[in-house]
Amino acid sequence: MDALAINIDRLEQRLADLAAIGAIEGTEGCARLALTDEDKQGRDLVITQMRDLGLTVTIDGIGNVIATMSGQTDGPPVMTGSHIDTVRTGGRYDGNLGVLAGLEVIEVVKSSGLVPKRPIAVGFFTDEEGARFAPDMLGSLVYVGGMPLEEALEIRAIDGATVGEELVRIGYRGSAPLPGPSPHAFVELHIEQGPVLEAEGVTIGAVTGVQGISWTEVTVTGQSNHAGTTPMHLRKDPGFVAAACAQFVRELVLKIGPPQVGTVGRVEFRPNLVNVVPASASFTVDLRNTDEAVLAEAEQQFRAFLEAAASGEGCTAETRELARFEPVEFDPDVVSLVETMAKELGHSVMRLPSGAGHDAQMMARLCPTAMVFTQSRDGISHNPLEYTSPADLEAGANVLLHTILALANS
Ligand code: HGY
Ligand code: MN
Ligand code: MN
Repeated sequence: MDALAINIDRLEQRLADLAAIGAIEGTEGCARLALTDEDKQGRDLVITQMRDLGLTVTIDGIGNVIATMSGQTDGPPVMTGSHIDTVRTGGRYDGNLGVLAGLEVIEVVKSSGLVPKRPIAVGFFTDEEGARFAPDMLGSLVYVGGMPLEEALEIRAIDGATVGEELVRIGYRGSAPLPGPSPHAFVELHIEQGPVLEAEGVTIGAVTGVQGISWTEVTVTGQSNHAGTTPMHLRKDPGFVAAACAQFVRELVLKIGPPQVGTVGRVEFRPNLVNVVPASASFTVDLRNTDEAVLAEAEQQFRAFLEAAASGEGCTAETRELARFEPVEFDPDVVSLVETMAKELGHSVMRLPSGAGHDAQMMARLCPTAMVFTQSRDGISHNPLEYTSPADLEAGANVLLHTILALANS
């Protein structure tokens, strides 16, 4: 194993500099929802770093940014990357680590004077989180041709703006062609965002794939009424239906058992006042499983419950699919390569599927793809308390470095 190693101080400094944009007061976390001013500032910072490294930077029609270091040949690059948009209560490592470690990998290779056989690229994809504009992994989905650009530009945010409008507003409606060019291979470094590696006392995850994801927005409509004068038997209370659905989702996923998970993450009553039986209630249901058939069955059971609960309360219910991605298996050879590199670097390593969605699950449609996981303290993520130790960051970035080099020189 040649002596190349990443510079952890430089990587930590870049993570801190990026986290300072949209910093959440009093925490280590940051808020940079996709295509907001904070996202723009984060993009501007990372692109400056890419250009300072002399990389060729392209921006495509959905705002994906890719920076490439040339190799001895001109063929498709070995690519790494992730996302720099965050949820509203984000940590500083989710997505950001994969992008900045990719930049660090290129800086180490460039300053070593090594010229890899293949070009090496690092990118960040637009709106990976899907928290403002659904679905999640939107930029990488468009990159791989999973959604036409025109359709993506029309998507409306939870705050009303469209993707197209916001891209133009922040100056990131680029001209590079979509779908994007297929890399030779894609490897993403990401924090696990769950408790497994820490519980097992293992440093590196060689990620085998990503579980299936189902996001549904439900709107239940009833009859707004006076909270004091309306007898219970005359009510058409969508708030009650929403609460019953949240209870059902928990009971359903417990009945199915692991790895099935279910979350009601966003709830909005209208008019949302203490003395008014709501006119309507909208909420989201996030269901995930590594098994597609079980996930589809869970969706079916939820829909049946919703229909019965709504009609039983004299309400109507509408559903809108926000995201639906089947489980993805990563390339076995690249997964094995991650495992081998981790061992050669002296790190404990285990195979595991990803509970979270990632851009890598989209890139797997184009080229051999895998991911490298590092530990998340207490398994916490999508929370400013998110933390990964410098030693784990360094281990993950070095495994990424040597995996990328092995692929670039194969
Ligand atoms: O929702 C997810 O799994 C990812 O964080 N977008
Ligand atoms: Mn992420
Ligand atoms: Mn995330």
